[in-house]
Amino acid sequence: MAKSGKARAHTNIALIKYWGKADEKLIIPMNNSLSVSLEKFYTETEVTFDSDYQNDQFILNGEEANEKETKKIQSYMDIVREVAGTNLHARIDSHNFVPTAAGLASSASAYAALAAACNEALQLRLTDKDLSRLARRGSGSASRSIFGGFAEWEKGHDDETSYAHPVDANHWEDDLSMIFVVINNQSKKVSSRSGMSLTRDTSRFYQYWLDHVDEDIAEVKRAMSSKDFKHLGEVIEANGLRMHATNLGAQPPFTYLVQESYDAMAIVHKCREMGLPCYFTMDAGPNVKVLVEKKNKQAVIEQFKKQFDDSKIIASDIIATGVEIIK
Ligand code: 2P0
Repeated sequence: MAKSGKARAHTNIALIKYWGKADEKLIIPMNNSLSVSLEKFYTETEVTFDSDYQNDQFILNGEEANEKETKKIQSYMDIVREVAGTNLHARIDSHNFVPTAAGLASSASAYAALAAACNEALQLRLTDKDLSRLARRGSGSASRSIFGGFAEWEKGHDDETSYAHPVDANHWEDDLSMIFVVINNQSKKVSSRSGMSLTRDTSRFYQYWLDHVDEDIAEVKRAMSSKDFKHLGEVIEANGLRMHATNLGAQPPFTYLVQESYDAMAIVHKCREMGLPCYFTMDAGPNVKVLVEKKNKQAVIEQFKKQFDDSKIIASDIIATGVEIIK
């Protein structure tokens, strides 16, 4: 008999970054990280386990996924089978809801939705903590996408102790938004997986990064407790830039940032000079994400639209609820 489950999970953006693994196979990170989950970008995934299936099939946005994507999902399903104690194969039907051509599809929402759909289909009754651990095995940042609002991924030291949990911000997330400045990357892409690995292994600045992450997390929590947006922004902007600086110290050095990334950062500085507080962060690509209070969102968007095409500016609120089962 077929067993099905369907779930929706939202992407998250790290305010304090995850960069480098202590264990590549189990995806145990070198440092804690802290994120917000976004209302506008999410993945919906339906999983059907059936004894008739000889293999895992992966359908992405209505089409059979390519071999590389399918292989990756099959390895992940091996982990799910081991955790669940089953040998059933599955059909995985996944849809990414991100604005077209934005290039913001994320492994975070994908593996969080898949883990939750498997939990439902196989009636595993995992706690949120164990669901976060299971999502982590697919992609580190997925551990945080189990939760809405602010979430912290505790690095832990093994499979049991490495998981995310929500961080209460007294509903501050309701007052915040993130503006995405979508920048095309002409250069050859370095995946986050290989970028963080090279940096961890070779960067002269990597130890400095590790030595300061815990302070940044403590500062973010202090800013959250007093809802001090300037304090939050200054800490997250510095943390993001420091992560990108570690890549410049790698052998060979590399960067995800391009001229337009710096142009967007300059607009953020200009907004602040105009009395519009907002702060940037960047991940393993050139896109710039700008954290802003909702009350200033439109005014900041207007500044970006002077220099970037309307289609490249996308805003999302922060979603308070975590992964959901869809009936
Ligand atoms: C983050 N990033 O904290 C950091 C900051 C990108 C820059 O997590 O290898 O796709 O699957 O664990 O989670 C992107 O890396 O990496 C990421 P894997 P993942 O959001």
